[in-house]
Amino acid sequence: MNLKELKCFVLVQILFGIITFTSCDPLEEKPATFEGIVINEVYASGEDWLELYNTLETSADISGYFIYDNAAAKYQLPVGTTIPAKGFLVLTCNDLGTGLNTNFKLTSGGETVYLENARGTLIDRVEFPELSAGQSYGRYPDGTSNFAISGTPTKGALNGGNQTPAILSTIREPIVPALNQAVVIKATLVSTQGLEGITIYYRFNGGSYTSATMILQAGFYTATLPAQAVTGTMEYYLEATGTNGLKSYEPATAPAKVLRYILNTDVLPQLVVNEFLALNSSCCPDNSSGKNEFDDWIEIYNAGTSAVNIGGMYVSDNKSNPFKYKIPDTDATLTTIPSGGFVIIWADNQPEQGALHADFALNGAGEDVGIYYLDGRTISEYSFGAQSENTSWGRTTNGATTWKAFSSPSPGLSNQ
Ligand SMILES: [Ca+2]
Ligand SMILES: [Ca+2]
Ligand SMILES: [Ca+2]
Ligand SMILES: [Ca+2]
Repeated sequence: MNLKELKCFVLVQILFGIITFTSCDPLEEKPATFEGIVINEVYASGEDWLELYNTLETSADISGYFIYDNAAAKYQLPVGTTIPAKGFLVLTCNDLGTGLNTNFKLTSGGETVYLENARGTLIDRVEFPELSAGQSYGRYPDGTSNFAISGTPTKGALNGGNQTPAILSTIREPIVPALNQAVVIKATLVSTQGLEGITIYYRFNGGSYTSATMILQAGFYTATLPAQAVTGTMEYYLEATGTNGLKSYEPATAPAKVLRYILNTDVLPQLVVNEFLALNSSCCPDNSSGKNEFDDWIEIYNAGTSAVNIGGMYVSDNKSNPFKYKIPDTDATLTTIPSGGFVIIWADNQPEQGALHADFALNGAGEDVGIYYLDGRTISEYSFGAQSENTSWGRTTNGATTWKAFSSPSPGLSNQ
């Protein structure tokens, strides 16, 4: 069941008057049924492990339970696996797929892990954030629904009081700031238990960082970065401090890695999204892997009078997120489009295949497609409806304002 179907399913339930606590938010999945066994702590930055906790007063037999991060490859726990009352069981996540070694590893960038009982009922799900070296993510107190990051993992033991408040996400308003414009940064936390405060650090065009306390406003920890009158780069990161003195960061590895935006006043290049194919099953294969892959593609046309290197610019399938895929600026010969020329960007979700392979695919049911400048400003974007298989949608002639379907697509060539 895809997310849209899930949303409809929930709505139907409400229509028939069945009481449900499931959210209609299409990003949420079906709820887990609590049976007393939970994923209590997650360690994903090195020798990965998962700690299960038995919240019950009696020993639990979890033979045949399923643990997984990918529903297509669930790992089943061996017969005879038990957890004592109020006790722990550690699963090593090392790809081995035998005994208490799962058939998967965890990603330190954050992901979701699932636990099902032997009948296949989902009994717990934990979505953990990006973790830096030495950090774990767990329940505080043990077995409860309150989560935090810890700088002191407690593998197979009580999580104790070592938690640090964890920042779940940040929002920037506006996402593409302009000169002389103040910028609001809003943070949400995994939980506010044991929180001393949130501090933002920022600097413009290098130098030392300035700090400011973020204020809780309408559910967000909020700070305003001052407007800048000149072009350049604003860098910033957030620090959450617990009442126990422990700290966590967003990004997790700050200040080695920080968030940033660019203030830029360049005249935008005359590039256009000229043609694309969102449902490819037999047209124009991508053979960059040595095999014929029938992938989605986006044709960019340079309508200007000089060559343009698109390295460092972005393509996206979502107008509200122009920063979705940054085109690498490592190979100008690959990413430079001559005047009147074209480049094909494969929307194949295979960025490992090269600079011109975006980390998303186009939805044949319709969505957005766009190219954005170094600072995120819109160069050319287009919203499309449902597409037909192997039929591209493109401008009637190169760079024209009118669009039509092409039963003979022309990737890298003039539209006619
Ligand atoms: Ca623990
Ligand atoms: Ca597609
Ligand atoms: Ca490909
Ligand atoms: Ca074309």
